[in-house]
Amino acid sequence: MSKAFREEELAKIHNALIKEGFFAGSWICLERPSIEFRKFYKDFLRKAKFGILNYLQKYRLKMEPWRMLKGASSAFILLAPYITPSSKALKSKLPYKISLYAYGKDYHRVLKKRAKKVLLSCNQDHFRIITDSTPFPERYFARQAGLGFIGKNGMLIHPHRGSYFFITVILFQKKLPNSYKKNAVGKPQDDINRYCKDCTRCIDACPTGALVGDGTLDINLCISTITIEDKLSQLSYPDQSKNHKWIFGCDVCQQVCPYNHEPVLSSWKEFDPALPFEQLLTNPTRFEESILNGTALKRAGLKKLQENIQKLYNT
Ligand code: B12
Repeated sequence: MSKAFREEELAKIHNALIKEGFFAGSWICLERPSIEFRKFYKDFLRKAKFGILNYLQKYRLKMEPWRMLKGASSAFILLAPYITPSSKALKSKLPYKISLYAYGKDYHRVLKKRAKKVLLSCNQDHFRIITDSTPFPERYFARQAGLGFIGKNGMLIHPHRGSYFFITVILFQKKLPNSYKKNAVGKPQDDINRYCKDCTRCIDACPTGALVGDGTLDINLCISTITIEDKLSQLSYPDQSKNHKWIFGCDVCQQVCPYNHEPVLSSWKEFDPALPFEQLLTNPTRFEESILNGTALKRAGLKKLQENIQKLYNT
């Protein structure tokens, strides 16, 4: 097996993945994240109130990418849009709000299946595809790869296509030519000064006041944590929280972001609504847990969704 990629091979993989429906991608030589990032993350962990969840401690980001794939030396980082015309249309008809990334089939499987098919067709046989299910610092490397900037809401934002996308990372053992080495590109505060400037729409709109303003958030206040990750329902909405109807994740900090004025759409059928949402939300007790199998909502489970609906009436 060749130890280094040939330029034509890199272009072939890149083009084939974009043709598949990922909207942007970039190659990067893997290195340990900068000292500045490691310090930032340590600080974030120190300040975060893990409380009952212990969530971030459990999935603590790993600073050695090669622990994800032995001998990993390079990565291709991709952005995959998830809003489809059908999910966008359904959104306004539902009695409760579900984050736009969660209408379709389980995105982990969809993204991996699609990327794997393309890689095999490009004769690649040694790689690892990861997306949101390992402690790989995805936003850090995506930013480092030049795919976007970090906004006040903490999202990786593509300057022309916004932030409604998943990050997918493909790790390879093969080396990249030196010209692909990317030097550290400043820090989120520089992005915020340059791209967000005085805008505070996300901070003002967050229903629970979770956004700090420097790209970090109080994870115990984020509706995404409360509605999905807090399995034992031990967290509660703060008293001053604004009325909201989110029962799975939350998109408010993305909805109000000016960079999302025209979200990039996906043509993948797997991201179209995969459940009878209207019936499910108006009468959840009529359904069995198995209805969520293979969908993004499975992460919360039916019982949690019912509790979330209930919780909205008690706040
Ligand atoms: C834990 C987690 C959560 C937690 C905590 C999120 C948080 N902001 O910390 C909760 C459950 C709250 C959550 C919510 C959401 N999440 Co989430 N989550 C993750 C996960 C698994 C780990 C993230 C983590 O460790 N966060 C800790 C903080 C400190 O790090 P970070 O998120 O990587 O981002 C910071 C650093 O990278 C830093 N940084 C970047 N470059 C540099 C450089 C330097 C020098 C320095 C100092 C710092 C720095 O800036 C970022 C902002 O602070 C990742 C997948 C992964 N393995 O990375 C997905 C991920 C971040 N989530 C994602 C999504 C889509 C969401 C939601 C939009 C889902 C929803 N609609 O409800 C919300 C958004 C909330 C928000 N505004 O951030 C996407 C984000 C895509 C994007 N465009 O940015 C990811 C990447 C999953 C994926 N593969 O697509 N999530």
